[in-house]
Amino acid sequence: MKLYYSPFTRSTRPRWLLEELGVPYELVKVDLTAGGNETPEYLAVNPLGAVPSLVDGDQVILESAAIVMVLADKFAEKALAPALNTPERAKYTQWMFFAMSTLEPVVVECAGFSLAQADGKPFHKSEAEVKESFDRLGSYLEAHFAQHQYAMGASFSAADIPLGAILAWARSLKRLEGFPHTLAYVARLTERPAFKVSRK
Ligand SMILES: N[C@@H](CCC(=O)N[C@@H](CS)C(=O)NCC(=O)O)C(=O)O
Repeated sequence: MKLYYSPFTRSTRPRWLLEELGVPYELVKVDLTAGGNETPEYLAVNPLGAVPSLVDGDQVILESAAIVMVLADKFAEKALAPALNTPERAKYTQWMFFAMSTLEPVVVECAGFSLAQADGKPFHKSEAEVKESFDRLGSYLEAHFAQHQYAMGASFSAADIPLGAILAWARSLKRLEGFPHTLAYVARLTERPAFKVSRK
């Protein structure tokens, strides 16, 4: 398996999972700052010119959370994904979609707001509006993490990877200050050796 990767991007998510699984893989660094994602060679792998991409045999898989899900199922014996057609699997799928399609766009907006502020540029929403959008999700997560250590309850699973990576981003944007249980969850995740390797 070959993972096309660039540090500080969404490609840290499948790398984190691969490190948790402890399976062999080849890391191919794509230098986004030098246009490494727009070369004809890379566009032949990923026509969207984005990272991550996973090449497994003759199959190419795109989308960070999809790669995480596919690999967690491929190495089912590592028990990072619940079995298909179980109530746990339904919740696991919900967390994956929540992270990618509900939480991530709001965190992207928070990042856009912070960037505009730093550059002294206008933004299409006020701080109060951005905070309201994030806090609605933050309160939902806080209620969960007041009761549970991980997305799936008592133990770590692949569902914690997209969710945890996005929340680590929110933490860096100072959006988790009022959510101590969620902050503790992010701290638990970012202390994991596999997370630390994924950031290198
Ligand atoms: N939804 C995709 C998004 C992939 C994506 O946008 N990757 C960014 C890095 S985080 C990228 O490669 N951008 C290309 C660029 O910066 O030119 C995923 O989760 O994999």
